Parts: sequence; C-alpha cells; structure tokens
Amino acid sequence: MTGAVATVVLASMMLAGCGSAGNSKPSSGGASSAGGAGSQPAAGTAAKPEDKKPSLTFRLADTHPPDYPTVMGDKKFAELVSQKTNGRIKIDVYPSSQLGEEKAVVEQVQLGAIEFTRVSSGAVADFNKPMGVFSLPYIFDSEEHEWKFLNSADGNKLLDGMSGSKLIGLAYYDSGARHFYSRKPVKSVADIKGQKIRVIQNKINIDLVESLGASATPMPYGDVFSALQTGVIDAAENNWPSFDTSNHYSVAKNMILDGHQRVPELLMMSKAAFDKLSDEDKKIVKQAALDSVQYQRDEWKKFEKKSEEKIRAAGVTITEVKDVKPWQDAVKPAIDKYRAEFKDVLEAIDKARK
Ligand code: GTR
Repeated sequence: MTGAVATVVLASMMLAGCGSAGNSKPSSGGASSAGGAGSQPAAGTAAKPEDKKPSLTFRLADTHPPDYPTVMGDKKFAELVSQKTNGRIKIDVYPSSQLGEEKAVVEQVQLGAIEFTRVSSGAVADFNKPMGVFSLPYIFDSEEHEWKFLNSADGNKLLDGMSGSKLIGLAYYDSGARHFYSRKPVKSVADIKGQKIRVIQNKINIDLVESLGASATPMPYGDVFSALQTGVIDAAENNWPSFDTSNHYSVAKNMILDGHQRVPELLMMSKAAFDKLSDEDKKIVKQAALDSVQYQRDEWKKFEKKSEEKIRAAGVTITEVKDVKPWQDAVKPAIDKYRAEFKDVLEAIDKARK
C-alpha cells in the first residue's frame, strides 16, 4: 500500500499545476482523459456541451466503495460542478481508498497534490483542532440536533476555520451514529473494559476509549478488517453502513448500540487548489457542495436502513442500550478534559438543542 500511495503521490506531484488527472482509474462515468490537444471540434462539426474537453480536471478521494452514500454525494457534487461550468471543470471521484488512507490523503490535500476529498471529521481533528469537537462523545441527542447545529452559523464557522489548516471545508455529509462492535460478547459498558479497540487516528478517540477502561489502537480504516480477523484487536466502532461495507460484521459478531458519537463527514478542498480558481469558480464549487448535501442525506437514510437489515439478518448479536446514562457517566472524564478547549462550540451545540 505504502509503495502504491507513494507512486500516486509522486505522479500527482509531477502533474501538479497541470490540473490533470492522475494515473488511477476514477469511478465516475463519462469520457476520461484530461484536456490537452484536440479540444477544438473539427471544422463543420458542432460541439455538444458533453463533448467539450474540461480545462481543469481534479481528483476527489474517498475511502468507501462506489455505491456508499458518501461516494454517491461526491459524484453528485462532481456532476453539479460539471453542469454549472458547462463541462469546464471535471472532478474524477476515486473511491475505495485508491488514493490512500484518510490521514495520508488529508496530508496530500494540504499540499495540493490531491484537490478534493471526503473524509470523516474524525480524521481531520489532528490537522484542524476545532474539528475534534465532533469526536467528543454524546454531544448530540439526535440526528435533528446534530443537523440543526451543522446548518447553523456556528457549524459554518467550523468549516470556514479550516482554511488556517490549508483546507477548505465545503460541506458536511451525514454519517449517522457510531457504535462499538467486538469479537467478544458486549452486553453493557462494563464489557468494554480490557478490550483492545481500534479508533480513528486522533487524540480524543484515544481518551474516549481509555475512559471506558479499554485500550485504544489508532489505525487506518483499511487495516481494521485483518486486525479484527487475526485478533490483533478485539473491537472497533462505526456506523451501520461502514460496519456493513467493510465486512467487519463477519468477524466482529457482537454489536452494542451505544451511539457514543455522531461524527459528520466532511467534503473538502485543498486551499492551494482553491486559491487558484477564479472567484466565479470558487462560488460554483462552494454552492455545488452545499447543493449535494440533501441528496447525500437521502441516500444515507436508505443505505443505513439496508445495512442494518443485512447485519441483523446475518446473525450478528445486537444489544440495544435502553439507558445511555452509564455510558455517559463513564466517558465524562474524556469530555471534561476537553471542555475548556471547546467551550464556545460546546455552548453553541447546547444552544442548538433548544
Ligand atoms: C467511517 C467514515 C470513514 C472513515 C471510517 C473510519 O464511518 O465514513 O470516512 O473515517 O469511518 O472509521 O476510519
């Protein structure tokens, strides 16, 4: 993987500035191949808009498979940008971690070697501190509460604040709630104790898991399946769609619906690439991202339901959590540790509850 990533990175750096696609095959349909010669139609032939060669071709990296709701959102975003620019800007979506795991991709986006990505806000927390707030446990009561905050001026302020980390936050996508799942039986918060649990790589997640008496193993998403299979870790945590498409449910057959986090997904752009766009294109890109959100959320709802049904039918032992209080009490030290750092935004999140 490292070798492959290095090759892609090298290739993209060599191409940087040409606004051209890299060497992997994107998933989105349509004619590929970046600009270059031959973009003028032959004399006498009328050029249809779709025949027009893009003058800018960008890459968008996502860790999930092509039919996953975040990738569906990515493709909708790319389609809107293409429409609004009459095919002048083309965004090729690379799903399934083809361009690398999230942390490495964020680094490449900061450098401008990859122009766009969709990652979890959890994967950005160590690059842009304020985004860490979403990794704090039990800050949202519900999907409604979460989206009321994300759509508020304070939610937007967090996106805008990413530019200081060389990233342009374009939009939030839905990611539901995260739950623990394990190779071992987990019937209550006490059963989490002593387990070795994989988390998304950021400090808050480590504190969260440690507050439950477990040990945290941060690692890239793509390494989790074999780590679970071989018993290098006992457990991990995620939402229904990721538990499903990663196939983790085939090796970790016990899930507890504790809903410890609601960690929104982020659609973002490299600031280096954004700064090179005209003012008009900047507006188009920002608006297209926002215009893709409702579509992504609808796809999310459908997919989440299908994944839950599939996992239940597969015989995974699912424990409902009737009273979340013991969980909230257990993770309180993790929240308390960060309360001062996130004071203002936590207040804004509380305000969105009303
Ligand atoms: C998923 C998220 C991914 C990735 C993954 C993980 O829910 O959509 O972007 O962050 O979790 O646990 O690494």
